[in-house]
Amino acid sequence: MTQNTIHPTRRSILKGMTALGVSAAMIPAWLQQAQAMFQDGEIVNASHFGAGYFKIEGGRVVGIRPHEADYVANEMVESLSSWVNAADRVQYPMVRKGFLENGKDSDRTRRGQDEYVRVTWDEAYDLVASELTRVKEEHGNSSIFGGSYGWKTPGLMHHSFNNLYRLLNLHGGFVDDVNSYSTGAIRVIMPYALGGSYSNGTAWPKTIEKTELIVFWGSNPETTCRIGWSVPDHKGMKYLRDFKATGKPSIVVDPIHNATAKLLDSDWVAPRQGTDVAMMMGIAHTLLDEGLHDQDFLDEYTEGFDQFAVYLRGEEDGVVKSAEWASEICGVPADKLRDMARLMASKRTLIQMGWSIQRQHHGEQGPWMAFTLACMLGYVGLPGGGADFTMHYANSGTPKSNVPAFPGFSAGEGSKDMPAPIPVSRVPWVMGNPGAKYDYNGTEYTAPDLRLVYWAGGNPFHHHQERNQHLEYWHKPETIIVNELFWTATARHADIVLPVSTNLERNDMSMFGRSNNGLVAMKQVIEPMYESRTDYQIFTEIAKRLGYEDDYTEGLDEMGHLRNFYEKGRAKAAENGVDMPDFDTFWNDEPMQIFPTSKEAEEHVQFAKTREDPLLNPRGTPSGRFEIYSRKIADYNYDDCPAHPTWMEPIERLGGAMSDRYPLAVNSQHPVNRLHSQLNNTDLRHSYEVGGREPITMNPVDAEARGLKDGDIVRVFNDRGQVLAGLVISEEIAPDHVRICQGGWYDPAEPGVPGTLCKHGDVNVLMPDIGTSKLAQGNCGHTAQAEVEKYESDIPDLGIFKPIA
Ligand SMILES: Nc1nc2c(c(=O)[nH]1)N[C@H]1C(S)=C(S)[C@@H](COP(=O)(O)OP(=O)(O)OC[C@H]3O[C@@H](n4cnc5c(=O)[nH]c(N)nc54)[C@H](O)[C@@H]3O)O[C@H]1N2
Ligand SMILES: Nc1nc2c(c(=O)[nH]1)N[C@H]1C(S)=C(S)[C@@H](COP(=O)(O)OP(=O)(O)OC[C@H]3O[C@@H](n4cnc5c(=O)[nH]c(N)nc54)[C@H](O)[C@@H]3O)O[C@H]1N2
Ligand SMILES: [Mo]
Repeated sequence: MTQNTIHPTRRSILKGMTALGVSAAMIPAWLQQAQAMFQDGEIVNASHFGAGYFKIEGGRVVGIRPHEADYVANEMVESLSSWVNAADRVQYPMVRKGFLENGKDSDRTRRGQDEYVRVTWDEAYDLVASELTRVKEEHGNSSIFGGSYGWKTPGLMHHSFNNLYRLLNLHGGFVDDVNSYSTGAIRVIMPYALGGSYSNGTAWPKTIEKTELIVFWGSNPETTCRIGWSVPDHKGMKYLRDFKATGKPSIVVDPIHNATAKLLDSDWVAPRQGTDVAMMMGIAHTLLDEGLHDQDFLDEYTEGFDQFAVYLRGEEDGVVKSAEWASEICGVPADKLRDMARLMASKRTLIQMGWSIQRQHHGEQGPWMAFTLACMLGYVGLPGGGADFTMHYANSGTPKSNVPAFPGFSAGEGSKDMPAPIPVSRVPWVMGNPGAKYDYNGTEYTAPDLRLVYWAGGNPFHHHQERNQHLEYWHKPETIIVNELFWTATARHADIVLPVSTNLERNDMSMFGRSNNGLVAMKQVIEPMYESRTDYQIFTEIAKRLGYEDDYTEGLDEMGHLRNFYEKGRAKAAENGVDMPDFDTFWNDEPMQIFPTSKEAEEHVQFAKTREDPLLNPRGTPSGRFEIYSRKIADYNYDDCPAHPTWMEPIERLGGAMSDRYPLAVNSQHPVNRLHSQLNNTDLRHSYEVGGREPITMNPVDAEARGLKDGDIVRVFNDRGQVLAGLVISEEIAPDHVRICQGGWYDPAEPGVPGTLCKHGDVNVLMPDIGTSKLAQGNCGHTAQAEVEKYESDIPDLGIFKPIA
């Protein structure tokens, strides 16, 4: 009954696999059935879950077969037929009743409660155009927020935020956001340490060849590589299997015995959530204490290890960061920490770090400390060693092709007069606090006064933390417009909701594979359902009313743009020695193009050049070396982000603050069978939900202490809110932790009322709305304590996943 038991293992596709150099694997039963079902008259389309052949009958999608170019396909791609046909598609343009009647003077606390009124498309376009004009005239463009963060469907053409940005740029500008929910802290801190980006890690084939030990630290690629930002070929998952085949050892450090640990049969080490920095300190201290650290590497390539060593030895604060000290905090026995230190020093070790640890209070410290540990081990810049921060993400580590990314729909020129973009996890706070000051990465900013919010391609009522607080901030802007496929919680809290066609109802194309490994056509499979239109059509009509239609479309329609992108991309491919067919041949006959990879890309080793010659290839830091101590950060004088990796108590944690009142750490792992909130409204839901609720996983010890049984509907609560969830009892989670995956749809018992019970299990009701620190202001979606009890009242019916007519 746990989420992971339905995780597919070693699924690959026979057809065409030999050609791709993959050994034939067993065809899973679900795929055999799909293949037996249909072969002819299929149309190629693709998504975040993979490419596939779509079968239509009577104008409806009736089946999907994963593409043979997919190395390790999964069932999410198949669920698109249930997705496109979901009962809760937005069918018509809809306007919140209070907004239709009173416009900017409406009672905004009624968002989430008011009924919606169907309007014609013409009325909807006129209303949006007049609101954009009104806000611009009354308050200026700096009152229009268009950041629109989220995981919109892939595609070069129907790139929903570029479609939106182009309109808003033509309109005179808008306030954007910066950074991401994914990499909020790591993206800001690591350039200080590395003098460059943390991404562009070593190619998987080199790692497999040379590594002697991989430590997956808060990392679960077997789950998180199931999707892609563009269309995945799942090659990273193949490499994970190749690594397993070598029989080399791995350790998984995670409070959950995750899917990767299961696949690789790894040594499972479970620290208390939120204590990894202390755990790493204990290992680092052991290395120093036992002389196992690589002093030569530290001398030659790093800056500031001496200051850090003072901290490790406790020479200033009197606290020795020994294995015993660390063990008290992280709960892993001191002997185990010492064993890990000795093992890691004796083998060429790759610390492969996921991103959960930096989505926590003081989340800057985890990746900086992991890199410091890697420097102490001395393998940085060697294949199979060092630290990697991306392999777990969407099949990174797949060697790059020779072809640069194709151009896509352009956002156009931004206005230079706009306020600075808002660090994305601070957006709701900024909405609620116009004029307030905030720090970000060394500079102080003032929150703009946002009056109009436009979202196309994201779901803030899933992705943001502290839902009840969020709801109050959301009352502040006068006008909220959302383009959506479904009645998500965000759509249900908007004033104007415009129905968008899915990628099955429009023509597009996308890069294929993590590293431009191909190009795949995304051909229209069915007619647009109901009155839905593409974001492009919607913004074209709005642009027409505002007088920018020609600039918006450049006189091209959907296919005209696609042809244009293709021909430009094809010319670049040719410059790089890759011949591609003309557009019509691609579109009609060869909709999947696979690009070659160079030997150089296969052999890429991160930081190898610096290691070979640090003088010729210095880092982009002030010292030219990897910085374990950063003078720049010291100069910011932030009380929550010191100048070298430091263990700092988070606002709450297991064994620390709040754990006496709320003894369970809440883990919000990314879900196996969803992409955040996407696909929660499909039939796949029935494979993991419990009593119609989002599952909560708990260790048997904790269930017994609370008198709970498998399948119980429970109430999960803390000072920030309360949700219902369906109990799964499992030893795959360490005691004192519970997991509710991120992305379960928010379903308030009393819509619009802060503090109300979420009937379904949105974990972000429980998580705090704070920045990681003044430096990065990343989100803290993995920092929270809560308590769980049996829900004794009548179980309420769900309000979500249903049409709003
Ligand atoms: N507690 C906690 N919170 C988290 C996280 C966590 O680990 N813990 N993770 C965070 C992370 S890393 C991320 S990236 C975010 C993800 O947050 P989001 O990206 O906002 O989440 P999605 O569910 O992917 O939402 C995408 C929305 O876009 C809509 N959409 C898809 N295609 C189109 C299109 O073509 N046009 C339009 N107009 N809409 C479209 C979908 O229907 C869906 O509602 O969540 C963050 N929140
Ligand atoms: N199937 C699927 N794949 C996805 C996504 C999805 O929604 N579904 N989302 C995609 C996106 S946008 C992103 S950003 C990435 C996210 O990638 P990550 O941020 O790496 O993914 P998470 O699942 O949040 O966390 C990885 C692991 O860290 C563990 N963990 C949590 N807290 C701690 C801790 O305090 N210490 C330790 N040691 N471990 C901890 C979790 O239990 C989990 O197993 O995934 C991407 N891939
Ligand atoms: Mo993400």
